[in-house]
Amino acid sequence: MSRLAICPGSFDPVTYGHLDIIQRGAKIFDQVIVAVFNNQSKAPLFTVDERIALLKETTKDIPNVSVDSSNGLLIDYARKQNAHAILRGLRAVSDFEYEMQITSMNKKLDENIETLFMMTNNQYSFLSSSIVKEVAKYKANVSDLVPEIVEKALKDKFN
Ligand code: COD
Repeated sequence: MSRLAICPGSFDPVTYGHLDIIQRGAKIFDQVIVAVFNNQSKAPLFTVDERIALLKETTKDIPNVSVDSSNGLLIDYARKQNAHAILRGLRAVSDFEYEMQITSMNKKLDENIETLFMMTNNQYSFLSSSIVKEVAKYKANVSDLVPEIVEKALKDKFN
């Protein structure tokens, strides 16, 4: 049976931390759908279409990864896709409480869909889209944190 994981997030914009989780997930699952959602507690800089375009470009060399979006509940989307798992990344302990909350709610809504966590690669443990946006806004160099195409998109936004 083909194993499908949904890798959900805001991806506003995609960073090397996200890409690390996506690449590693693609080695474990037969198929990974990277799904762009709006996180109610975050005001996005990029539109959903812009985020999708950046994700498509930066994952184009991974054949079993596709990119999609949804504006409903994550668990409904996962069920509709017949997903086996939701794949999330974990950085510092500070991520843990929030992840526990959404994981237990998702489990309550559908007990058949597991959420799996991958520990961040050490080199990206303090990397987040918010930090990238903050430094890019002040024209600092973000080339170690995001692919070139994302760096350019950030420059365009802040110019
Ligand atoms: N290293 C490793 N992993 C990372 C890194 C890094 N440096 N940076 C981010 N990640 C991981 C995150 O842990 C996450 O797993 C994924 O990458 C995406 O990160 P973000 O920050 O883009 O995504 P979030 O956390 O804003 O996504 C939240 C959702 C949009 C998934 C959530 O709000 C959601 O499910 N929304 C839909 C409505 C819903 O179902 N809500 C939940 C009801 S319980």
